[in-house]
Amino acid sequence: MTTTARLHIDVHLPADHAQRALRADVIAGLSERPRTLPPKWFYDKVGSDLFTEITRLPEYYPTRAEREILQQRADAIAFHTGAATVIELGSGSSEKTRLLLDALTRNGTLRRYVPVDVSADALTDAANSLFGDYPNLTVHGVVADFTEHLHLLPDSPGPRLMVFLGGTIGNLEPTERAAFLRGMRDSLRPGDHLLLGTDLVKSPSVLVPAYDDAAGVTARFNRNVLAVINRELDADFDVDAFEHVAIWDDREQWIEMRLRARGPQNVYIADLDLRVALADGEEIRTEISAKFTPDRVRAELGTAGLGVRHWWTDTAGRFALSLSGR
Ligand code: SAH
Ligand code: AVI
Repeated sequence: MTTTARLHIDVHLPADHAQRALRADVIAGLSERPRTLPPKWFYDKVGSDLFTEITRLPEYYPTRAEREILQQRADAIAFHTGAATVIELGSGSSEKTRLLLDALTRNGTLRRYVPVDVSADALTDAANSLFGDYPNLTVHGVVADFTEHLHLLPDSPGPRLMVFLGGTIGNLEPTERAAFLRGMRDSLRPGDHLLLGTDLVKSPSVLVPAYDDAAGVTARFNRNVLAVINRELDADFDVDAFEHVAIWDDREQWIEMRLRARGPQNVYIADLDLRVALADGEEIRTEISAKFTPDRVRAELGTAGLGVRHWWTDTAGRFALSLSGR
């Protein structure tokens, strides 16, 4: 643990955890058909910075839409929850979270902020900057995988508000998502709340450009996963030989990001002694980003044992925040 008086950072991942998990994911994902890689490996320092760039793109509306809701509703959220602790999963830069921290400070209840992220770089930068700006707040950052390590979160004063913003819930596969919602519910005590950000189903003419922007930032973000594998597992992907693909799958109601081989690619992953031969045009699925109807959000939360108490959208109805409890 790294500690100063009000700033703690716990690393719950053993030094070799990321390496071991990445190896297992690459072996499993590149051996199956269709080939897949999990999106959590996008977020090294370069990938986290590219994501921040994405959030500022004209086509990428989710961050702006969610910020608009928080600007309008943060005081109501503070009033309804009276939270002493905010636990945020996949906190990234924690930028929008400041709106909640400000409202809970005005509310006079906030004592602790627990950001949780798999990216030590993003977490450390965010925790350090919050530490300076909120003199009465204890910041207890946790480097962990939220799909595996919810039970390792530090005990914190209640009532607690767990927040999962940005629509990151949509990046989990449906079965993983159901287990994860249940896990979040199980880690709440009576009087605690969950604030969940979900992107809503809308026209593919809006959705697809959000994941295939004119400036090519999302393409660089997508390809970055290959650079991560090259560096971490001593592989030789020709990163620029892969085309960025974003499609709307109407049946599944999700955006799928893929990397498509331009010409046959013979890749050697030295640390795994694994050879991968990709045919011309063959694709690797790198992310799903599910979009929801209001009914589906309520149904999935209900199945996990969570009842929606408040539901807010931005004025254009693109994105929703739900506040639920057990
Ligand atoms: N919540 C922020 C950041 C979203 S980007 C926002 O709304 O803008 C998604 C964040 O989740 C990244 O910082 C990434 O590192 C983190 N993340 C992705 N998968 C994760 C996992 N399995 N465990 C912990 N953090 C994860
Ligand atoms: C973090 N997550 C919610 C983003 C999304 O919209 O699914 C990741 C992203 N992928 C491409 N652009 C942004």
